[in-house]
Amino acid sequence: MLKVYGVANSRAHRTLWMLEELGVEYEHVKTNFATRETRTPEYLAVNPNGHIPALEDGDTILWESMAINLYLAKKFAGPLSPSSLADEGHALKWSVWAMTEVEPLLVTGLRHSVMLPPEQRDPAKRAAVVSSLDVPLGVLAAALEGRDSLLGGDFSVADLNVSSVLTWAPIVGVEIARYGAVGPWFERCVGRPAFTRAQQR
Ligand SMILES: N[C@@H](CCC(=O)N[C@@H](CS)C(=O)NCC(=O)O)C(=O)O
Repeated sequence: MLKVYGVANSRAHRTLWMLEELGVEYEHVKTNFATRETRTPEYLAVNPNGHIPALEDGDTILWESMAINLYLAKKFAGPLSPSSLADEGHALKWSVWAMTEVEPLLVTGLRHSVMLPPEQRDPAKRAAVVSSLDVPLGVLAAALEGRDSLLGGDFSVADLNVSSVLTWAPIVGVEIARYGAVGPWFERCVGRPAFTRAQQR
């Protein structure tokens, strides 16, 4: 059986969300970063980076949330899977884009909103993140204009991966509704029952 490592209040939520969407059976090992369970020798043998999530599928061990989800989409071909090579490329493109163009900004924003002790938070750094996100969120808004999903069909792994990164935006103070089609698209993504089931794991 598939085994996923990581607590739901972390990037492991992305993988739990994907598995809940797929409706497949899996074992959930609630490895918690907050209690340093990610740094035990046993866990480092699974993911030498000491990060969650990680996925075990028989002899295949994967880490990196986006890669895991793209793997699962391909393994369990269905509505969430890109249906052509071009769409596979687009799903990969959007996943890498979210990780490189959006996530690092949001991590800085989170640090200066909730993660650092209050006296170390710098409101100017948080505000700079909010304004820097104008460019990538404008790109996303243009891509979603006139369509309900990133690949143009049903909700797919591309929507899941990108919206999962954006779940941090409201915490940082980014008003997603300001970005045209991004607002309703984001609400549809996080309104999916599988999103909530994953949060409750
Ligand atoms: N790029 C990785 C990042 C994983 C990551 O940093 N996860 C955090 C939790 S959200 C973690 O495990 N932190 C524990 C630590 O760094 O000790 C991914 O997307 O899977």
